Amino acid sequence: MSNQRSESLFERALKLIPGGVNSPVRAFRSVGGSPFFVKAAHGAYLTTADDTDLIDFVCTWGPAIHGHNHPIIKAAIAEALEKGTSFGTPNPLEVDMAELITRFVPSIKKVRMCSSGTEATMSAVRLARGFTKRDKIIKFSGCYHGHSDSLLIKAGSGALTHGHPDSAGIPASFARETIVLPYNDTACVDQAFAAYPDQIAGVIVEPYIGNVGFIKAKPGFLKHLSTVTTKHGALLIFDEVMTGFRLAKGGVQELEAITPDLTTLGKIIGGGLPVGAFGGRADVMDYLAPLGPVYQAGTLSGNPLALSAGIASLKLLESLNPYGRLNALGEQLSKAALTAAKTKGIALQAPQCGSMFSIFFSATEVTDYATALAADAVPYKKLFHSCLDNGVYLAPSAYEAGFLSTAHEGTAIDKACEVVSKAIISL
Ligand code: KE4
Repeated sequence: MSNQRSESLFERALKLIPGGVNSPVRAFRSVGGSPFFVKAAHGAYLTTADDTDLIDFVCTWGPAIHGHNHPIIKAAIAEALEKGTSFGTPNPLEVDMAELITRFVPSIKKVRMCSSGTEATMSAVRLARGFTKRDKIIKFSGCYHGHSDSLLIKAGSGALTHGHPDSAGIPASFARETIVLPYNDTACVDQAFAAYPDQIAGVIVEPYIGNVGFIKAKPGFLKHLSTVTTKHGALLIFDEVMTGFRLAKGGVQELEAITPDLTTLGKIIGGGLPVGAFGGRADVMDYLAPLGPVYQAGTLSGNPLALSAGIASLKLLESLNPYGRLNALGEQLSKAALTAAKTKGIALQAPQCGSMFSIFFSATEVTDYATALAADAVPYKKLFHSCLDNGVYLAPSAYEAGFLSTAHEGTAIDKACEVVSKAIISL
């Protein structure tokens, strides 16, 4: 592996990789500066190509709930590696994973593995359309469900609207089938179902949003989605790619006691390797090929090497049950930010649940996309770089969630709270 520094690696990358990155958020475009390259990661720390160690609050965007390179996950991968990397046939780990997922998430009676969260949500939407024989999908502005055409759409305003593509390359005819509504607004949901009777196949939602900063559902919002979808014969899809296994063993649906029809999963179930999954009601899942008319497939779906890491990660969660500890870490960081902001006299929100959090520079509570965008991104940029200069890596965007792991306990969280506090006070 190259021992070049980040700057020269980025110069080389820019020549051959669009924007020098394989995923846009890594490019630091919204916080400024050039991204650092990472050559190793252990526990709560990243080691950059410039030989600096950073306390990591991105956790590879969610998977690293046990910290990076956990010895038990590493050993599981090594054991699987001895037997080969991919078979293209059913393998025993697929059954083990299916049994784990259905045990953790009782609403999932049957599950299909794939290789990313995007595949999971794209497939769940197709399944909802095939099962209901309807075309329209409701999503919420600010929710990100991966980059499939039907879901890379968001409204420009809070009213009920036809989707406007959020990316070039998506035909208007596709966008028209996606209805985008404001999160936490039950009236708009009712309006949509009244405006499109018997046309809405499903409602897909991040039950707690992690992709416009961290935003929790208002009391009753998710229950309303469940009631209204049942009433109108549409399917409720919880996109728990980020929150699944992270905020509770059974995800947000466990915290909120909601039973969605379908759930999409990813990140943690790969233990750091590429895995996605979607599952739910057996009668719906049985519409999938080879049983039913909805086609979905994948060369590396159920890959034994990836599943070995994911199974080890889930079994660690089951044995450790770390959710109380993770919440305490999240509270410690959130309180440190709020206390520093109060000392400095600046308006700051630090929403947190378990090991997810974010920092908004806003005088008002952030409850949806509009209020998140109204928060001031300038001080966030300053906070980001001040923390980075002092060894703490926050999400490189004001509109992403932060993540903690069990490896943050002790010196890492204490140091990070000190750095974040000082950075806020120095704003
Ligand atoms: P992937 O295709 O990136 O595995 O998953 C897409 C996805 C689906 N649903 C939710 C709720 C998600 O958060 C994601 C992916 N999350 C982003 C972080 N905002 C991944 C990071 C990136 O795009 O580089």
